[in-house]
Parts: sequence; C-alpha cells; structure tokens
Amino acid sequence: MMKFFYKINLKAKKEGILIFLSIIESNRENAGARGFGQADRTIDGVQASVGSGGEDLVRSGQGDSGGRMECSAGGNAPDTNYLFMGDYVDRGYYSVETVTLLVALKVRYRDRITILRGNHESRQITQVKYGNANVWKYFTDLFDYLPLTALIESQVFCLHGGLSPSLDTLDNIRALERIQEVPHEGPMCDLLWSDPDDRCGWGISPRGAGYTFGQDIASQFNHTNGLTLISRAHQLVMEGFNWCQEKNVVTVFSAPNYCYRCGNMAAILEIGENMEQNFLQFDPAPRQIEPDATRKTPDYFL
Ligand SMILES: [Mn+2]
Repeated sequence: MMKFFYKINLKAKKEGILIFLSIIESNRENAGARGFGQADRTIDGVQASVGSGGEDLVRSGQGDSGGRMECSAGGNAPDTNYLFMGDYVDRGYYSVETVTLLVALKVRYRDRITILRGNHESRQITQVKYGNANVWKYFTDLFDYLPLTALIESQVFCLHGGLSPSLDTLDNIRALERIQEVPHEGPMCDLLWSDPDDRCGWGISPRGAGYTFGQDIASQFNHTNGLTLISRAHQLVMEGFNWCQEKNVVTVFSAPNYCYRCGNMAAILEIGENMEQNFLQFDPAPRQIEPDATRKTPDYFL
C-alpha cells in the first residue's frame, strides 16, 4: 500500500482521493479503535525512539516531495517511529495528498505512527480544496479523533501549539473531551493555538486564539508533571528548530522553504532509545514537476 501511495503522491491526484475514500470507508467506524485516537487517549503514549516532526512534516516539501522528503530525511516507516505534530493541510500544492499519505501510513503501521491534531485540522480553519464535499467531510470527521498531545517515555510532552491556563497537569489534559471540532476558546483550543513568549506569565495571543506563555509557566508545567521538555510546532523557525525558555521548550518546524518563499530550513527531532536528542535538518527536495496550481500568496503564515 505504501508504494501505491507514493505513486499517487507523484501522479494521480484523483485516484489518490478515491483510494483514500475506500480506506476510510472501510475503517472510519473503527477510526478510534484503530488508534487514530482512542476516546480515552487524549495523550498518546509513545515509546522512544521516534522522529518528532513539527509543523507539517509531510507538507514539508509542500506536497511535491511530501512523504518522500520526510522519509529520506528521517528513515522509512516502519523502521523509524514517527510522531507528527499537526498542520498537515492548507499549505503547499499537495496538502490533501500529504494528509492522505499520513492516514495511509497510520492505517498500515498503527503502532509506529502517531498523528497529533494541529489547529488546521479543523472544519473552521481548513481552507484547502478537498475535491468534493465527501472528502472534506471524511477528513474533518477523522480530525476529531486525532489525539491532542503525546508523551514520549513520560518525559517529552508533544503537542502542536502550547500550554493552557486551564491545564496544570497531564491528568487535566486526559480529562478533556476532545472528540469534537476545535472550540474557539478554552483548554482544547489553547493546546492547538498557544505559543511560548519571552515575557513571563500568560499573555494575550496576537493570533486571536490560545495564549502566550512565559518560561515560568513552562518550567512549572514541566516540574509539576515530571517532564524534561515540551516539544511543539506551530511557528516558523528559520533553522527548523529553536530552543527557548531555557530548554524547557523546543519548536520543531518541518516544512522547508515554507510556502515556497520563506527560505527556512526544516528539521526533525530524533529521539533515540536512551532519549538522546538529535536534530536532522533538511532543505526542500528539488521540484521536478511544476504543479498545476495557482500561486496565490497565502493570507497569513500562522
Ligand atoms: Mn499551527
């Protein structure tokens, strides 16, 4: 199946979507049980070793390189466990193919792939053209099942955005009712929208959703929950990764040359069996085919 999906990623967009539909048709009733996110697992437990990809790991290469870029940088699934930290859609020419590939990988290697929810995995936010209404519906219904956060060996806490003033402990997060559209406000929204900030305490986010949080907040959260690190995505960083808040937080961004014009490197955080950390940086794959798509400048870079 994986080979097949690589093929469609390269060639047949239409076929890809049809095939995706057939997979989801046969599995969507079991989506939860199949590990897209079980009802009782708002925090997905993950064993080391993993490659932890940030903003849109496969959207990296903006679809064209898609999964291939990601695999050539981090190793092939299922030999490498992968944890994706959200925002698979809405950027790049092939974001529907990207999320399709990820879903296919999850179906095939359910214990090796973890797909967290980003703020774009939402009916209100996603703007990409899914081809037809059913495709949109199946994807956005599936997004409701994605776990919000993951925990690697009880030490590294992974999520798309950041912390919430309503969530002091991991048990607070486990208690969330997450199988729903991402709300406009509240703790579930905060996990997908918040950002670290140089200022201490909580601040109002310029994004209009979530909060900014200071180093004091992050270090207290890590201390309270016995964590060594918060790994998150959600913000463009030019080197592909960026430590902040005295290494309580790292941002990982895995879309090189974001929106085909930011000139940034991408990175994957690799965590070994003994929790040793290493960043794999990569540039965009060379583009062989000029995509048949409009080059409209995105409205924003959030
Ligand atoms: Mn985001």
